[in-house]
Amino acid sequence: MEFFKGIPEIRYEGSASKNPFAFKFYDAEKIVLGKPMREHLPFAMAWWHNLCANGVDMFGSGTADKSFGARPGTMEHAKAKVDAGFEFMQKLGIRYFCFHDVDLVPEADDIKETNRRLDEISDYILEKMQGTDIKCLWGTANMFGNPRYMNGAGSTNSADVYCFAAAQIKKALDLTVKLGGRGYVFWGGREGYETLLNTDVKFELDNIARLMHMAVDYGRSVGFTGDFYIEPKPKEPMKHQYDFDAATAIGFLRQYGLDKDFKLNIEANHATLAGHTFEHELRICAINGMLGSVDANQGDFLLGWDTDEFPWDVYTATKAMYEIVKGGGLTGGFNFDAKNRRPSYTLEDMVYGYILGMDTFALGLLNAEKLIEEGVIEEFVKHKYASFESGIGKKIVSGKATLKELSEHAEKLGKPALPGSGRQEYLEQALNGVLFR
Ligand code: XLS
Ligand code: CA
Ligand code: CA
Repeated sequence: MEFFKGIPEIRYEGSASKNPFAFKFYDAEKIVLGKPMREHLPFAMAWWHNLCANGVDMFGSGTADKSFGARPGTMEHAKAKVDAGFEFMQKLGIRYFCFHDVDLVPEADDIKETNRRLDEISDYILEKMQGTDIKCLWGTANMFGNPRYMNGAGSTNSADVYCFAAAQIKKALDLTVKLGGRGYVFWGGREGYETLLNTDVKFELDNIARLMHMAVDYGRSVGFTGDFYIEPKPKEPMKHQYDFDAATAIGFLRQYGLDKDFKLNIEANHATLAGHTFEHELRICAINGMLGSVDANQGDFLLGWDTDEFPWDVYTATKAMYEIVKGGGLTGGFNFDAKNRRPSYTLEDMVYGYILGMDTFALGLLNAEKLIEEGVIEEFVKHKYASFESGIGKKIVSGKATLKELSEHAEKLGKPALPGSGRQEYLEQALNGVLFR
């Protein structure tokens, strides 16, 4: 059965094309910085937004029909979603998908039955994968939706609930391995608090780390060789979430000795919710050897919540791709954790969303290539710190200088020259030059 009727395979037609069902910039085989675009940009479909979310919000019910011809809540529907998802990925040339356990099947009352359903659906997905080059990018367990997680999963006050979280992680890891996943994500949706009045922060953090250690041990024992990822987010659903931003998550991983097995999954919309830019979060990962994967979306600066929009901001995509390429690339890929706006409820809109997102990141990559080749930014930054290449600066960098010696240097000078212009406007002009040439 064809679900996306009338929608052809989406191909690259170039920027002059007016065909809405064509890529204008994403040219999978085009060589950029020494390798094909598709290798720089392993795009993934998010099972939850694309195949499950129907536009329901706090004020109204769903607008989009995601039944795919079957009755929601049944295994028949779960399979129809697999069929629709594979047709979608094949039509768009997307080679990866990401999933939560409960995106794949309806959760049963008893976890043994849920796991049986997961076995059945993963067999079906494996079958569908045969003869295609589609694989799992990363898997995860939804440890925030069910009421049992109201006080957290790894951070819960209930040891029994903690065991359910462990059971879900174990199963999701099995599925990730079975489906060839490159990574496994921990997004700490309810790992946080509403008020310190009822919270033992230290105990909760210790317990989250214990659960992650158990996950690593189990994952490695069943042949999971990929990276574990923490996906930082500062708030929503909780007022305060422990994995606030990249720096906080990296500190946590190091404190608990998890940094060898974990990297980060950076979501653009979460970065801005944390009061950072997307590129800031990527830079923090890159300089700490923690560049893992990306959730490619964008938020809205007028709204203080997680809107998960398809990315169209080419400035941001350019700066992000510059960070990623210069940081040595991702071990994961680009998961479109993005959903159509509520009034964009048709099947065509799903396709437009992905074309938009893929073209935006392709533009980002092409622009990053130009920025790197022109070298204006790199050269400026190198020059900016040139005073540390000789004399007292060199001694500071060597680690051999003492505070006394530096103080003597300062006294000898009496007053230093100004440090040199930061040239922000000049660099922004150079960036515009690249974007609009
Ligand atoms: C929610 C998160 C979530 C994670 C996976 O805000 O983005 O979807 O990516 O659990
Ligand atoms: Ca996400
Ligand atoms: Ca999000």
